[in-house]
Amino acid sequence: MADPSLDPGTGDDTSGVRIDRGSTTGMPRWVKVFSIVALAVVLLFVILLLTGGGHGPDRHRTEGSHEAGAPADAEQAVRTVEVTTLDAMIFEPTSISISTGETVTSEVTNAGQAVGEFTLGNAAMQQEHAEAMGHMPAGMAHDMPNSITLQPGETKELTWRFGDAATLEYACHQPDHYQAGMRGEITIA
Ligand SMILES: [Cu+2]
Repeated sequence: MADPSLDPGTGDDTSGVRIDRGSTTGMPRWVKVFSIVALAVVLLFVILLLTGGGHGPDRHRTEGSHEAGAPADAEQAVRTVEVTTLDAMIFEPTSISISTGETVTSEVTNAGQAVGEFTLGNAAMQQEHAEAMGHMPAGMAHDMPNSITLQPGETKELTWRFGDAATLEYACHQPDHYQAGMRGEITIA
C-alpha cells in the first residue's frame, strides 16, 4: 500500500518535476540562448566601441598627419626653431620656413603670464584642436601629438617631421586667442 501509493506519488512528483524541468529547460533554453547571444552581442559591441574609440582618433590623426607631416622623436630633428608665446596673443616669430621632409624641433617658451599653447598643423587639424578645446575649461591642457600647452615661463619642445610642400599653421587655442590672431604660418618648400 505504502509502496504503490508512494510510487505513484513519487511518479507524480517526478513527472511533475519532469514537466517542470521540461518547461523550465524548454523556456529558459530559449531565454538562455537569447540572453547569451544578446550578452555576446553587447560585449562585442562594447569591445568594438572601446577598440574603435582608441583607433578612431589615431586613424584621424594619421590621415591629418599624412599631408601635414607627423610627430617625430627629438633625436631625429635636424634643427631647432625657437618660438615664444606672448600675452599680446602673438607668436614670435610670426612665420617659419621649413624644407620638405625636414624634421624640426620647435622649442616653445611662454614669455607671458597667461597659459600659452602651440598647436601645429593644417587648417583641419587646427579646427579639430579648437573643437576639442571648446569642450574644456580655460587653461586646461589637451594632449595631442601636435600640440603643447605652456604655463607662464615654461619651455617645451615639439618635434615634427614635415612632409610635402604645404602651408601649415602654429596656433594657440586658448579661449579666443586663435580668433584674436594668435597664429603663425609655416611654409614648407
Ligand atoms: Cu594664446
